[in-house]
Amino acid sequence: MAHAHDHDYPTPEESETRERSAFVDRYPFAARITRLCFGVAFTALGIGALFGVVQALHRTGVFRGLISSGQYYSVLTGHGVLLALFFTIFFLGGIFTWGVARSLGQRLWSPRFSLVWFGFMLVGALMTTVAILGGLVGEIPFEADVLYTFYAPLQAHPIFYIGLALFIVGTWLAGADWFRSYFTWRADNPDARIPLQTFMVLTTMLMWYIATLGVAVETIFFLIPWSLGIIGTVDPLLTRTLFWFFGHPVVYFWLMPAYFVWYTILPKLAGGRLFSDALARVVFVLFLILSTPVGFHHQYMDPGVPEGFKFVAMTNTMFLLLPSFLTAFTVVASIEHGARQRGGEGYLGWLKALPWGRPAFAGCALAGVMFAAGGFSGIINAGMNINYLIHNTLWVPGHFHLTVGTASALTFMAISYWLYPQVTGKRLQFRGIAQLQPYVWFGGMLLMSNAMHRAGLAGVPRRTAEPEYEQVVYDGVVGGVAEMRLQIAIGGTLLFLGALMFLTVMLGTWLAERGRGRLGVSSALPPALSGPEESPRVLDDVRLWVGIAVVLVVIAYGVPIATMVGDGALTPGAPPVPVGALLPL
Ligand code: HAS
Repeated sequence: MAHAHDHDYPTPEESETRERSAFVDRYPFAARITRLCFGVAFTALGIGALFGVVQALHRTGVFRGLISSGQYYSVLTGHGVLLALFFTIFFLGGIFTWGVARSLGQRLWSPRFSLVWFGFMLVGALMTTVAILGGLVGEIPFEADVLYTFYAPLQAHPIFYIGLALFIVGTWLAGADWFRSYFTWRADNPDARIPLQTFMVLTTMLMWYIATLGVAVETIFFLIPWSLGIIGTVDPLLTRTLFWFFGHPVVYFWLMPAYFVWYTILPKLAGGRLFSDALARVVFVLFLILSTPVGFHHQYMDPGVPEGFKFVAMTNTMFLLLPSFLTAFTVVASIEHGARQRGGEGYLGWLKALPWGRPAFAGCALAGVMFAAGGFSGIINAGMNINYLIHNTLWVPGHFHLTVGTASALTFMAISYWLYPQVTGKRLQFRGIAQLQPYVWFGGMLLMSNAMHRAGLAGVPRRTAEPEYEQVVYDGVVGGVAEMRLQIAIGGTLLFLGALMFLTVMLGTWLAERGRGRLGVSSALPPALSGPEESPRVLDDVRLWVGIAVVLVVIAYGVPIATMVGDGALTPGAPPVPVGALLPL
């Protein structure tokens, strides 16, 4: 791992002293947008986490005093929407704004425009949240118990869908803002390589523009007119297909900001440098190309989708593992490099040299460790035949609490310990709580997600308020369902505690006085061991990659969607299911 030019690059300590002024002083408006986005993200985290523990205790039957089984579905919808959509995507808005300003070394293109996109996202999120809360408060005429996947035939109040549409328009405008900033930079730097963090932001947003086409068509042409009573019925298969066209790539919209952190910041926190700039670019290009033409792997059980196209989706999904395997290699190599710079030795002994007491590092590293397990349960989901065993069981929430609930969420919390001081100019408060918090999250998730996976194998369904599976134990499943439920309840409670600890640290930091002098954290990042000069220029040719991505999407979706339309998906069909009813599992 040693490198000939090791002595040429600044150590993390050196780069910190070289950077005299804090990010907040150099880019005050970008810092403000990041703070605003983080503020909304953390509020969504607080409410979503509360909903999480309430529904976990209810469905496990441990404590059922707070909500009725009817309200369980409103709480579950709120938990999913607030955490998976609003916490994650507002956080993305904040960290990408920081990354674009930092890596381009310039102010935002237009402060007013940044406030416009933030406003769209905020108003949209508020409308959607109000609709969901209506399901909890009887007198309010709103309801949106449609779960965070919100496809037909469950129907929500129109403000739920209109809010989501505004929120997504906000994300599109945010992307336009980052692209504009990039074009301004490009005019002054015609021959330079796109800085790595900006490259990651641009490829992520291009992936997002392609992916959100599905949900935009679903919402604007079907769900909104249907919920307003303008059209009487919608075709469940076509609208579900449009949903999953978006529903898989959205998971990479949650993951790619975590990878952004693992590639560009984590190596520095470990005391070293990114192993390879080129590999990082390859990974983001692969996500751009492959994230969308895989959505049918969520619909293996749906009749009406030709088997051959399910197989195409499965094949593409297996290719889509590649960027994560590359990440496992590159990020671990970078961390190992850092550990060896700190004096670590041996095959595994270097692990001890890592800064496990530094909360930003520990949280990101533990998130990565858990993602290895979550990724492997994803591989099982993706196998067409084995998916039939776990689909719609508690296994699936087990999978996604390791992925979005840890790889993304724990990384976002951990990196906030490092980033929030930079955008506020304040020192991190309650360091002791921050140091403990990633371990509490890790422990809680270990209990909860392991038990969820096992319960899923025992046949316990997901999305049900009734814990009536006491007796179901199959051959090969060790332990009883009651024991698994208890572990889920204990794990869920620890996770709630972890979220509270994080929010305490953030709130304390937000309320603290702005410090004088240097903060002790800087946004400077050391260059990669193998830098952009060794990375092929074609990787920056985003037009080429978008072209390939579009071709793959047409191959995966063209014929199935044309067949659905040909089969009468656009002509009136079955009557809508009344609000509040649940899809039979
Ligand atoms: Fe998934 C269902 C397949 C990744 C989220 N997934 C879901 C749902 C969610 C979700 C929310 O094929 C439920 C949707 C619903 O409500 O119905 N998923 C996959 C596959 C991957 C995958 C193949 N999923 C994710 C990620 C998510 C996410 C990422 C959120 C962020 N998933 C499926 C399928 C279903 C599904 C089916 C449908 C199931 C059904 O039937 O309903 C892959 O992308 C995973 C690849 C990952 C790896 C791991 C690599 C390891 C790494 C760790 C490096 C270590 C470090 C630590 C950095 C191969 C990168 C170093 C530390 C040191 C100390 C050294």
